[in-house]
Amino acid sequence: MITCALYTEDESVEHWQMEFNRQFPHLNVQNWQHINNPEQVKYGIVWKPNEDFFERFPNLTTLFNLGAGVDAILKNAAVPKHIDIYRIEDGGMAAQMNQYFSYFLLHYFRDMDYYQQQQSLNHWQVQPFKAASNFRVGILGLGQLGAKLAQHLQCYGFDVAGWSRNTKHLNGVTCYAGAQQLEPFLNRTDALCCLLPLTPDTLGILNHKNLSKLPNGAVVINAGRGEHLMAYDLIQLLDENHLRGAVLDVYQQEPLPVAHPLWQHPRVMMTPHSSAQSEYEPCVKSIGNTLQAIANNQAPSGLVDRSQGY
Ligand code: NDP
Ligand code: OXD
Repeated sequence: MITCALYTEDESVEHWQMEFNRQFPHLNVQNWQHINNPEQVKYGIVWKPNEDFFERFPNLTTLFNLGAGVDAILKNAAVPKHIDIYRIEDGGMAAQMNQYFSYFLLHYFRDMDYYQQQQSLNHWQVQPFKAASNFRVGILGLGQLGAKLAQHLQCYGFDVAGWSRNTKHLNGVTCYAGAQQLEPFLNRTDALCCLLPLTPDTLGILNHKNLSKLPNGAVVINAGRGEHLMAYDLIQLLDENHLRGAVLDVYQQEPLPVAHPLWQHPRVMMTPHSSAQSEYEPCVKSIGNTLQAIANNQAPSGLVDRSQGY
């Protein structure tokens, strides 16, 4: 029987374990602290594991990250360099991201920020009609989450574009790729949605220089990682009225310190890293199937390319 050591930061360990037992009863998925023969364990199923985990399991060959982003694991010096890391691809998060971005994009497209302000002033005024086809959405990152979002947003009739590292061909989506096409992509984007992984190339990408390239009155929605955004650059561009508003789900420090000016900014809406959560059923299914494929000497998808950082 294959034994997997399970590590999560919170009380979800039991839920994960129950779901593994339900779907893959032939796998022995155990809380990492309750395993008696740690030197025999090759597989770890983890979310933000600490150093003790790697000390306890010296013979790991493979880690399954219980989330989409692997930035935390890749910067953890305790993770041995020879270990294969697989990440969750979708895992129920694409549908949640579609909901999250739709909600906030419609908020701006239908001028709810202006109407909220008007209500606070007892002011009755209908904002001018805008055609959805003139609302230019731009998605940074066209991977598991970004590509599905790009397809989904077409149901509203928005003009959707996306930016990735390699050139993509997605129906109904204007695709830009590579550093050279970032500027034209930003120039045409009224609502910038960030779903990039955090890597050395994307760190700080939402900075003054790039955000200034968005048209006047653009909005920014970041659900990638906090380190993509230079928060003080954003605040400056909001205060200068270059940007209309921002929605943030992720922060350089989480929870965001109470004194941070983002909390009180009138044109920033914030959520606590809650835009999409790994769902037990699809994540367990995907990890179990990946394990099976590895055992059968196949090459399953989801393997992290350490040289690219995602
Ligand atoms: P993927 O790896 O599937 O997609 C990443 C996309 O980013 C790809 O299209 C990739 O391009 C593109 N990309 C990477 N580096 C660059 C670059 N230097 N220039 C241009 N494009 C680049 O990731 P997912 O879609 O699964 O997830 C994306 C991120 O979303 C996660 O890494 C995580 O940070 C964040 N996330 C946040 C959550 C939250 O709750 N806030 C929940 C889940 C994820 P290419 O296709 O060409 O390789
Ligand atoms: C993830 C996340 O990367 O929850 O899955 O942020």
